[in-house]
Amino acid sequence: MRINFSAALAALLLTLCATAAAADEDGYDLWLRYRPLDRTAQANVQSQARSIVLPGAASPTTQAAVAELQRGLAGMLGKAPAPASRIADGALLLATPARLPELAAVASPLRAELATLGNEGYLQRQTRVQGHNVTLIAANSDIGLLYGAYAWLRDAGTGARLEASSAPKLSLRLLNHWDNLDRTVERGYAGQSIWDWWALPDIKDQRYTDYARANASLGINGTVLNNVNSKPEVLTAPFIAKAAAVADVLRPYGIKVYLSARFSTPLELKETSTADPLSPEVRAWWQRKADEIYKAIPDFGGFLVKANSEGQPGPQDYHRTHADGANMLAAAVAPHKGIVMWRAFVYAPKGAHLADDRARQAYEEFKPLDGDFSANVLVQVKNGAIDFQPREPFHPLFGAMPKTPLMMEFQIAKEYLGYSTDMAYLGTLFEETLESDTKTAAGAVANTLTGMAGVANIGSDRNWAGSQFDQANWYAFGRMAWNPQAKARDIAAEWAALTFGPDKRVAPPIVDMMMISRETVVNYMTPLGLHHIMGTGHHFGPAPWVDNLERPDWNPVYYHRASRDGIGFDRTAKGSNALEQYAPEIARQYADPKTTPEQYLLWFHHLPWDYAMPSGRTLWAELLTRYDQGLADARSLHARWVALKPLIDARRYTEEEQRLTRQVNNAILWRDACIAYFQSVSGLALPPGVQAPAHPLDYYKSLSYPYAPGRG
Ligand code: GCW
Repeated sequence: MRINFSAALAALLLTLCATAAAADEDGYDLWLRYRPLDRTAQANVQSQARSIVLPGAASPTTQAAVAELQRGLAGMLGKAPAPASRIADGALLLATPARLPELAAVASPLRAELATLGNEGYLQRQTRVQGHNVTLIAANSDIGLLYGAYAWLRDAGTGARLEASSAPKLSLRLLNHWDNLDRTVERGYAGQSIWDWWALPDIKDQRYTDYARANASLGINGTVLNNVNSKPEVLTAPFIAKAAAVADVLRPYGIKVYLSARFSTPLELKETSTADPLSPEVRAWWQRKADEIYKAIPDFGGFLVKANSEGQPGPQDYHRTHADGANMLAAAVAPHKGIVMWRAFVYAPKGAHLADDRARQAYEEFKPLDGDFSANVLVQVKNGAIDFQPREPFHPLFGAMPKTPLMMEFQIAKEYLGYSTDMAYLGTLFEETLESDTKTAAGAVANTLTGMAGVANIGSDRNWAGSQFDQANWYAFGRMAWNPQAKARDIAAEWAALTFGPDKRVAPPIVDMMMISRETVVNYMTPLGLHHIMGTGHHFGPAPWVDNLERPDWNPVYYHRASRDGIGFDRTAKGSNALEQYAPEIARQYADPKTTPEQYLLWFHHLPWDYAMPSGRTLWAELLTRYDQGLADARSLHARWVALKPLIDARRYTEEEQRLTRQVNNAILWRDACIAYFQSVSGLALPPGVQAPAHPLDYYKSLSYPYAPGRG
């Protein structure tokens, strides 16, 4: 028998390659996996990086950039070039005007372009330098070079064309950790806090460096280490030393450390007799405290504050305003160039007169203060007026405080969207909110944004985010904080290629799944503008029937207002008139249910069950259709994933398959419980073809989840 050795060898190699491509991954590497490229891509990348050249002395930041390039090239090509000191053909050259004076020379064609890129931007160019053909990554600062290096690696990994140049559109791009000092995480679904406060400052986990790399690769430049429901201890000397140790690790990556401050800290530490922001004793205390922090962390970013909200102390306890409180802290950090991010997430304190619509309160408290805040205060506003719902119209404060810099706060952790079990790609949620301005002449959102904050979904789970697909939400947040006009689909495509490889049979179908995933969740949880009908406290699962909580505005019935006559919250002039807080064009459009986008219908209107929808169905029938659609799409997500099984490593495949199966069950639960409940209220029959819920309403009411995760 003759053996065709070359054919056998080829077959063997093919099998090996297929096995290698499908090798199990645990997700720790995030989107920085740097797996081997195919031959053509390798040749292309190699030709751009025969050597890595950095003129001038290395800094911790350029060291990080060069190390990342070497790591990436070693992974993608099998071997990394050593750093070289001489510019030669094929060099990957990292240069700032200070490092390569010819970039600063009047004759340099890049001089003008560099001048537009600010401190953090970068450009990439195939060009000639000192007589050699090079790939140039140029920036005005070392941090720009680091961002440029990550962008170049991203392009190399996805086969994208080099971006000519890029600079962040927002200056503050921050993660907010809701991490407690005992390592629990409020609304955290990815294990314990990554900050091991007990072991710090002596023990600095390698994870902190990998966290810095991942965030720098997206351009995130700040992180608030602790929960906005803060404790006084975080501002004591031992914790300042711990925060300083984290800051030391993050600094080379351009990431500043911030802390959430509890307003009554000096009083609770028994170092003052009051926390009144106008008391000289209190002001002096905060000034000393700021000085102490800056001694340990010279580039400390500043404070994030949740005040007079959900039981947190604040200036109103002393009959002072939010501006009085924020400005007092701002004065303490101003000499050090620090900032204060003061949150607008407030609603009436217990016992106080309740506004007739919780959605109105932040605007009512903050709008009159426009112009009263110090220059280094930003007001941080959640994307919507209620609370990180699967869908909310944008917060009316955007566009309403022209004299105050506003930061938009998104929640990357999916407190209300199925935790880290259900797939819900938030890129589409971010995009929908951020592009709101194109829909109004008042230019509501983008024009007022100066920063973006994302409540982190990061924990100590091996895969960081609780699930592989939740990594995409961290990724999308970072990319959109850099460029709020970026498109959710483009970002998903980038992430999918980096995370699962550029194979055209894999990444595009994954992107399609991601793009429908959040709408799927909206449909099976809160279609047509419904909101806040989740289980009490943990916010898992349906509980539209809850009506007995201590505050009316904690009850789902307060929000959906369903009764025999109809469903929805009337926020028009006939109702709470929350609409008057929006720009006139929007208020007019949304005042009429016929011109209100269907997705916000029941957010703004209370309508009869037989209201005629554009589909020709009654509102009742439309609601049922949406619940069915949500369930059908959840099933489709699962089926699409199963079809990808041969192309995805077994470990990540199985992890997600299990989650998608559970998501189908969650969708059934939501659909059936909501239909059972709304039917009990409307008294209407289910139209033919609509399947009755599997159980009677009382069954759903009896379910409880005392150990659901995520409580602080
Ligand atoms: O969404 C709610 C959460 C609280 C959170 C609060 C806030 C940190 O349920 O857990 O507290 O918002 O944003 O302050």
